[in-house]
Amino acid sequence: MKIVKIDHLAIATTGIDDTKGVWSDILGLEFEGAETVEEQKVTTAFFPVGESEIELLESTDPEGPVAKFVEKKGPGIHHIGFQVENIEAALAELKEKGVKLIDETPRIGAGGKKIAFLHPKATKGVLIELCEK
Ligand code: CMX
Repeated sequence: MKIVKIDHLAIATTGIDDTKGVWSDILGLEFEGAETVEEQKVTTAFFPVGESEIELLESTDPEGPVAKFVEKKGPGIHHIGFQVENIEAALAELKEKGVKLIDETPRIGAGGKKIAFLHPKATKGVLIELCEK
C-alpha cells in the first residue's frame, strides 16, 4: 500500500460556525467552504494547510456518528485521512493481512473522493480513513 500524504485531519465539533474562528481567526487559515455528506450525516468544512487540510465535522443529525462521538468524548480529533494511490488495492492488502475494516469497499466522501475507514479496534483506538482523489 502506498500512502501519498496526510490528506486531512478531521475534528469533530459542536458546530462549524462555533468552531471555525479557531482555524481562521486565531490560526489565519483560509476557509475553503463546506459540504454536506448526507449519507454520513455530517457537514464538512475545509481549511487547507500546505498539501493537507483541516476538516471540521458537524453532525446533521443528533443520532449521527459524529454527534454520538462528541456526546461521548467531547469535541476534538476524530480521524486521520491518508491519501493512497489505489484505494481498492490498499483495502485488498489490508484484508489479506487480516486488518478489521469498517468499509471493505470504498464509498464517496466529501469532494467526491473514494473513502474507506479502518476499524479503530485494529488501530488501537485511532480512526483512520483512506482516500483517493
Ligand atoms: N475514533 C475512535 N473510535 C471510534 C470513532 C473515532 N472517531 N468513531 C467510532 N469509533 C468506534 C466506536 O466507538 C465503535 O466502537 P465499539 O465497537 O467499541 O462500540 C466502533 O468504532 C464502530 O463505530 P460505529 O459508529 O458503531 O460503527 P459504524 O460502522 O456505524 O460507523 C464510522 C463507523 C467510523 C463510519 C462512523 O462512526 C463515523 O465516524 N462516521 C462519520 C464519518 C465521517 O467523518 N465522514 C466525513 C466525510 C468523510 C470525508 O470525506 O473525510
